[in-house]
Amino acid sequence: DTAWHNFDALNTPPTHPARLESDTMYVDYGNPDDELLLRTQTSTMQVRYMEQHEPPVYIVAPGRCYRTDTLDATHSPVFHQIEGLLIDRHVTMADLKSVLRLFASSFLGGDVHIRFRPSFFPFTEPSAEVDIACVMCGGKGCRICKKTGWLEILGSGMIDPEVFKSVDYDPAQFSGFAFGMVLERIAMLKYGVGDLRLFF
Ligand code: 2U9
Repeated sequence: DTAWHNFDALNTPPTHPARLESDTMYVDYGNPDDELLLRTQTSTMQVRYMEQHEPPVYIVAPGRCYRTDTLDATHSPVFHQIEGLLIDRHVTMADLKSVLRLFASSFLGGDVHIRFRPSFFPFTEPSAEVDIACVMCGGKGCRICKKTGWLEILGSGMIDPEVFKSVDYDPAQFSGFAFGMVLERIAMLKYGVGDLRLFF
């Protein structure tokens, strides 16, 4: 995909460290007008959808992504994400929280305990990561959750108005939320898979 769809349209400036060759695999690097890369997130699809449709937008985008990571039990240079994007009039963070609570309880079981933790992403403001109580120790603290009692399952936030500007949506009329997660990670948590390499 193009660096514009993967980074610029998502409010990620040219100097952002995620754009370096040490983090992103490029097909064509260094020519700012025509940079091609292996996408690092499925968000390029939502940007393309927004270029072609007027709001409201209610979509999920699953797909394969690439990053310069070394293969080990929890990382892979090739992995899969699923991202959601919802844009309409009067969308608030309460909508984001209720949708993600519903997702967590339907995916992991009705009594799952979750928390929203403040975070930062260039494309969302405010941003929050969602943690679940550790599936191994139930929140007491163990090796799996590094003694915190919590496991991160996804990132989310309210769409940054700068993202709306890059696709000519009016941030005064529309608001929205987005979330993203790594499929291998949530499959490992749900099914108790100890090594990501077993998926390949
Ligand atoms: C548009 C606008 C915003 C998608 C989002 C995240 C937060 C997130 C991480 C999950 C695991 C990346 O692979 S990971 O490390 N993703 O935390 N993703 S909000 O935000 C969007 C998408 C599209 C147009």
